[in-house]
Amino acid sequence: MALISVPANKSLLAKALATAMVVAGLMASVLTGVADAHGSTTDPPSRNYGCWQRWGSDFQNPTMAQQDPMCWQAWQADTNAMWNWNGLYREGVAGNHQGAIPNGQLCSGGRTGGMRYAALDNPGQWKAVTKPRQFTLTVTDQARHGADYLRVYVTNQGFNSTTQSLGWNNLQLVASTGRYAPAGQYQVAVNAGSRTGRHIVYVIWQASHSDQSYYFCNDVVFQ
Ligand SMILES: [Cu+2]
Repeated sequence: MALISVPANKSLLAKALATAMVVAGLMASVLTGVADAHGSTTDPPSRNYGCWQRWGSDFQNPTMAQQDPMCWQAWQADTNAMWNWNGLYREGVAGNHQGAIPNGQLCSGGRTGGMRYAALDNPGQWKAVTKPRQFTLTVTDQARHGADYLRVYVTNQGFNSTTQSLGWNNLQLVASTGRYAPAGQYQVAVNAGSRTGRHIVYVIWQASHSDQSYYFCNDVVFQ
């Protein structure tokens, strides 16, 4: 907030403070509502996008603790992880994703932005969407950044995302794309081979407007 010059009397000071608070409030609502929105996987939904979709209008409802416990713990940890579902990125990684992101922190992009997204790394009963083993994955790009590439990984058969934290060695690269011109959505065909049951689909979206890399954990159950 800009510094306020100290007015000569108290009522002027109160007026200036009130104005400053209104302006700050407007700025905050603009930032959360529109942001310079970035993006996320939306099908299957990333962890925080899914929590925002299901509970964004009802995030204080205590029944979430039973119905959707991993979303509950995420909302309790930091609501901004959901309000900023489109902001899970790092800058200046220069393609060295494994160097930038330690094992156990893949779903928070290496705890990008401090602890904001850290709850997304916690193993547990994240809501998962059912998918056939061959499916089309969609990244939604609200900012029309474009993509240098998308990389899609799937957890190895036997990995248990409800009890194990995710590391690079738990993943197999199953799709790697070329460039996408700026658009609202990018799609990639994913083949999960012979996998069955619950898995994490892990996605890297390398945006094209600058060195900005996005990281998404998406929970699925393969039929
Ligand atoms: Cu962006």
